Amino acid sequence: MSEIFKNIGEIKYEGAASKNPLAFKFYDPERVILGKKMKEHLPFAMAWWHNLGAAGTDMFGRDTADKSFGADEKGTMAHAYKKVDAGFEFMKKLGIEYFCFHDVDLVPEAEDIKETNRRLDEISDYILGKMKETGIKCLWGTANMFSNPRFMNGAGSTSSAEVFCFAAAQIKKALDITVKLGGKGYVFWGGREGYETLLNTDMKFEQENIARLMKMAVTYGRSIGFIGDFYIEPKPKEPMKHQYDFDAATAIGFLRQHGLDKDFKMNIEANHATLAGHTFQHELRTSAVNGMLGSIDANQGDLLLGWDTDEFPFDVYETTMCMYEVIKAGGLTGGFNFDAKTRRPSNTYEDMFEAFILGMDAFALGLINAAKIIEDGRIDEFVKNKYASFSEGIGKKIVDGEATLEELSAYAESLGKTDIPCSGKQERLQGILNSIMFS
Ligand code: XUL
Ligand code: CO
Repeated sequence: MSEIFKNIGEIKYEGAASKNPLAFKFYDPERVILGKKMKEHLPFAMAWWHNLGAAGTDMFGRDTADKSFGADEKGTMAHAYKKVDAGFEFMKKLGIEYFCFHDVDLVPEAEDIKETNRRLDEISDYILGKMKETGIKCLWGTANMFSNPRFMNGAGSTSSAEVFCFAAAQIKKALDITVKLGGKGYVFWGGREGYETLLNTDMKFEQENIARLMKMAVTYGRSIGFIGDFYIEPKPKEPMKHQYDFDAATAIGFLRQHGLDKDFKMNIEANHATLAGHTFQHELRTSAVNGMLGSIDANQGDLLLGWDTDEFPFDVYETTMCMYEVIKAGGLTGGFNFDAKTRRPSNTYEDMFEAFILGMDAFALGLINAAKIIEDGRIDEFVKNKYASFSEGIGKKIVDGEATLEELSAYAESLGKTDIPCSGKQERLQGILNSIMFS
């Protein structure tokens, strides 16, 4: 098999002073932080769709990048094979240990679903061979239930029972392939599970049908030996005006309502968090406090734009607070999937590598900083002390569930008046963060 990225060798760690654009400055896979190697803290994954598929087409213009990888024609099985070759060479050279895929990222979709499924069987045999050869693993799989026009009214939330069956068929096959490839997780991103207007929508029925589909997926997945986590990847909008899995809190409520919370966790995407009007950290914390922080789609949005730009992460404040949450939560069951694409004018093979180097370095810096924050202890100590009044006296009674409203009312009356609580010290804490990050 001939090399695709010919002038690019293995990407190595060279340290912060390196000026080599094709080297890691901060991601040093073997470096031990808080007792674990960097590569263990940061199980990175390549998103098949962006890295091997997205070639720069947007609403106003066609491809700027060549992602044929040497195939004569795109959208053929020959091209699908080339994408596998390119993907594995790419991951190997960067030291990325995982990949994530949609069914139709792997093969061109045929008119007849039986042929699409046959193609999936064929390509997954080839992928399996590459996995054995390289040791690269599958993080998660998913079914694309948003691109094909049949899903215009949704997949689980569609108004057509026939379309619902096609959604089921795609999930079944995507689960088969995920299990065949030993995937750790299976993702539901409800791109079309939402609505444009309630004038034509039965919200309750649609949500119940989504739950029915998810339950069938869990039953089937467990029956074929899938032991990993199912994930919901919340996103508030785009492509739909309103999506049912708006944010982590909404998705967690939905899962609990339908008894799916034991099988599902969250796959939190940074850019989806900001679209929902939350910080990335908020979505991670919400998932973590509910015991549902599973995996991360590692990217970054542009706050000046109202859509999902899927940029490679480079904001180190964001990756720092992300890693702080991840470490505090005891790590992820999944990993860090770069659901990110190079900007349209960054159209060379070299740009693909430099984008991943940027993202991996940004997360390595985030990890280094988060460990320093935890080791420094001032921020954690502050938060702990802030609630000290609940560790004794009347506060302790409240926490222990031993107080009544009447008793608390009588206590307040016995005091007559109270002081305002202690300062939140936000500016001091932000200063501490800066002094830790830039020392
Ligand atoms: C879309 C998105 C998807 C999911 C998988 O915004 O993030 O690519 O990650 O379907
Ligand atoms: Co995503």
